[in-house]
Amino acid sequence: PRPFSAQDLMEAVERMASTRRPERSRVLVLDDDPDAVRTLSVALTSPRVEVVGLGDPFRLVESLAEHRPDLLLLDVEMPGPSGFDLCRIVRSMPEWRELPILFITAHTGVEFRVAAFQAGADDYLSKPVLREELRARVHSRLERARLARDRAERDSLTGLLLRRPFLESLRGRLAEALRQDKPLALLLLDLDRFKQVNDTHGHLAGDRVLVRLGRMLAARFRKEDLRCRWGGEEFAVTLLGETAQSARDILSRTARELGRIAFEGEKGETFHVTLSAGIAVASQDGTQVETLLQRADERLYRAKRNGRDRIEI
Ligand code: GH3
Ligand code: MG
Ligand code: MG
Ligand code: MG
Ligand code: MG
Repeated sequence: PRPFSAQDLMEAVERMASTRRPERSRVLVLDDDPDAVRTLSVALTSPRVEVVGLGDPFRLVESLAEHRPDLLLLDVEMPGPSGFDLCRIVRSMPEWRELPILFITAHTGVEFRVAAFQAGADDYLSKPVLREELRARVHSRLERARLARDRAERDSLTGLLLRRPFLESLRGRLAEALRQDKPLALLLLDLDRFKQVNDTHGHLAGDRVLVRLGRMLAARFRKEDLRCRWGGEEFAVTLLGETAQSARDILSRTARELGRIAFEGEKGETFHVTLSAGIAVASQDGTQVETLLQRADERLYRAKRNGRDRIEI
């Protein structure tokens, strides 16, 4: 049997890392009865699910912004706005239009269930709620929502973020980095002479290079770092807390590893690839996403002009 090489192991680790479950999902529970909040929290909290409890309906909108939940559990009867009113309000906010919303209430009448769905609910449970059923319903909604989000936000070949969701997240990360007074490095990567790689070794071999680099990028760095298929054979990465020099060191390790991989072409031949990159760092190179992209792109262009297989800062 073929020995399991170090490279096979690396690949297996990268595969696992790129398909590993994302961080815990967050469920926001709004109920004016603290006992209900507690019971639901205990029922739902698990290694996969984190629960944030809220007793004040007037704080829902602010709580959505603060905790960014993946699912909302709503009570119906509360002092002030009803759960149905709140559901309508949440649905009117573009950002939360697709948030899964489940009602839990003592009301069992059909008119309540109808009103809940008319207000935009995804599901409705009447008390007493069986813990196992609650968990199953919540998990199923969370999983559906995650798959839908992934499909909308991720490139199907590499599994990395598409440009638009990347840019949306980047704005938030940049604001947060500036607020914490930490540097945020933006890296633009472009495979060298990739048209020639395709022409010489076949488009499928080219695709395998993209998949492999995508996996390497997914497996490295920290959870909060963003990785994006910027387009074609170009990728974008953010590294929080890194200077231009340290970001370059980190990326050059990945580039060296990529360069060592013997890819197989369409006629069974092997070939190697290199990449060029440009790095810009907030705040020294700018405090706007557009400025940073422009600086990184200028440096990427310079890396190409200076002979490729290099990273410019
Ligand atoms: P440079 O070193 O200047 O970047 O040269 P290059 O050939 O990489 O640059 P160019 O932008 O001219 O060509 C990019 C190539 O990347 C052309 C296109 O065929 C290839 N490419 C883009 N997307 C994909 C893809 O999804 N799969 C494959 N196999 N190739 C792709
Ligand atoms: Mg209640
Ligand atoms: Mg109540
Ligand atoms: Mg290019
Ligand atoms: Mg290229």
